[in-house]
Amino acid sequence: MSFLFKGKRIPEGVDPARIPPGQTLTAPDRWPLLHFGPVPNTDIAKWDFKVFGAVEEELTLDYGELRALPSKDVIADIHCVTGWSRLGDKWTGVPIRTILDRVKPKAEAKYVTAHCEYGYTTSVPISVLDQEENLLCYAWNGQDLTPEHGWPLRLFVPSKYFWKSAKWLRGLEFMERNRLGFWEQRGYHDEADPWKETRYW
Ligand SMILES: Nc1nc2c(c(=O)[nH]1)N[C@H]1C(S)=C(S)[C@@H](COP(=O)(O)O)O[C@H]1N2
Ligand SMILES: [Mo]
Repeated sequence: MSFLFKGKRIPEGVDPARIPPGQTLTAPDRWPLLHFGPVPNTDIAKWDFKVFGAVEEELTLDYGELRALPSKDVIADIHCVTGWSRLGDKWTGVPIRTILDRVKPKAEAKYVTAHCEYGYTTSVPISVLDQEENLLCYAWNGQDLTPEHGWPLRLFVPSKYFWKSAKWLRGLEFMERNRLGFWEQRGYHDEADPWKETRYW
């Protein structure tokens, strides 16, 4: 069942106020894939995740150490800049705030760059990263992420368009000044706010 709201067809039970302007819901069983370049072939025995830059305590975790940290489930909506959204999936991983507590960003740290396989990057202000729904995410709706969707690890920052939720994450770099990421250098708006529709500049 569905109904029409401001010209959009909305599934029964969905609050239209949860769908940002210009976005359309995917079919419930469909989660699109979107990335630049190939899917990495990860050797998990050699994989690690590093936090570095303007922090008091740099941190390196192997995959076992990452999965041993307390995890959290977050029910959240995602919005891709190309126009699709999914509502209410369950995302699981290590809360970003756990990592912030461990590494203790220095006072001068104002931005964070996510570093991924093949050099994909994206950045956010620390104030955007330091929210309770943000995760180092490794599972979705109760299953480990598939390699296509970012396993072993992706950043999860659902308040921003989904390109900021970087797949195949290998590190977080804390910085005094911002550095534009991969898509941000190619015309995507750095603010990436689905509610303000800051998509491109
Ligand atoms: N490493 C990496 N992460 C990435 C991308 C990418 O090209 N490389 N694309 C981004 C974009 S544009 C989107 S919409 C989401 C898509 O995630 P999904 O394929 O799991 O839906 O991943 C984001 N993370
Ligand atoms: Mo995207």
